[in-house]
Amino acid sequence: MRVPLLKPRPIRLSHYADDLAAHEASGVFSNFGPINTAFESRLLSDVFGGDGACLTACNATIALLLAVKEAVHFGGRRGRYALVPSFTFAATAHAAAWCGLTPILYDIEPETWLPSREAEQRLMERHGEDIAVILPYATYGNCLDLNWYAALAARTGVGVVIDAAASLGTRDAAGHGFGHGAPMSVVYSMHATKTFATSEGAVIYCADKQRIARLRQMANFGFDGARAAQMPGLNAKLAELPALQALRKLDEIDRVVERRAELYALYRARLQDFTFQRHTGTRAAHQFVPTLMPEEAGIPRATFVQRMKERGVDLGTYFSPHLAEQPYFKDIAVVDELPVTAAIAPRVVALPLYDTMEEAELRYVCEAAADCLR
Ligand code: T4K
Repeated sequence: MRVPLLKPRPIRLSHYADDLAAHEASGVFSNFGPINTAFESRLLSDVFGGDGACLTACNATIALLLAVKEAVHFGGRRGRYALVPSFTFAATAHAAAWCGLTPILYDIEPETWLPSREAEQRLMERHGEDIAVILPYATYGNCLDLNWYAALAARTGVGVVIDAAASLGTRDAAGHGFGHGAPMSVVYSMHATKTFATSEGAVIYCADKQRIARLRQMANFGFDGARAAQMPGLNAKLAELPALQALRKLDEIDRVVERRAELYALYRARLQDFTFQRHTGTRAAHQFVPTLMPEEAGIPRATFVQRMKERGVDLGTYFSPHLAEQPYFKDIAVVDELPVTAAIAPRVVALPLYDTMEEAELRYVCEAAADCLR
């Protein structure tokens, strides 16, 4: 049997011939056209209870960059540092670096794998005004406590941008779409490999409509109505075609997330020797199944991954190497103490997950895992 890590399943545009024909006939292909507008407004009501506003973007890396720039520029912070967890994807720290900030890489919590609050507090006390922005990652779609960050921002004036790349479809402890009510920018990816799969795309949500209006202007070169740049800008717009994929994805996203949650629960029940993340919300939009190999596994992770591959099962190792281990970030970043990251990262393996996964495939993965550890 062959089990890939992921099988991206954006909606098939070929099944939406009428929508495609209408799109082509409209003559509008980008620059916040009617499909983008329809998607933003439906996403706002379906996921965020109609509070605040949403903005689409071409991908989450650019959206993060835009949101960091907005937070720093309009927050009036002069600091040179950005707090970024080391246990995340490169995009989080790249966004800070493109804004001219030096990432300070910090640790995560041992069970939720969310960014460490103790480290955030300690680093804020140590560096104060020198920290321009904090970029916590909602690890693998787990829920961050947004009130903590809102209070930190209110108390210190620091900018906060939430990297929620994997969280579209996640529900928080109160059952709301993760991010609902956030006073800061929350950035979600709609990359093909995410649960909310399109091709390339992203969304920024904020409860503050004015912030989204500013970001929209920044995403369109910072232009006002007379095409005069009024603020830092770039082109971060989502084209109409991927917006159509996003609009139609909304029709099925709940079913997709629920099915993935069922599969995740089956893995958890079958792989008792592996360690799973403690979830803080009521539903996570699982992109894959991150687990920690048993501590007493007795074989290096690379051997395990190779043995699984020989049995036809592809595994991932997100996020290992973690950022402080990657040459570019080693060069440009400041590294804080990372005891939890250092303990977790070498054991992490991402198990296969996709919408159409059969339970027989999942059983095969679990049996292969047990054999390969022997
Ligand atoms: N912040 C965080 C925390 C993130 O995790 C990410 C992205 C971002 C920010 C930035 O979001 P975007 O700018 O991408 O919107 C993949 C995704 O490309 C990336 O979006 C994602 N995180 C990351 C966790 O995973 P790679 O380098 O691992 O992709 P790749 O090409 O190895 O693909 C992964 C698997 O999916 C492979 O087994 C192949 C398969 N695949 C992939 C694509 C694109 C397919 O079967 N078909 C496909 O079309 O980054």
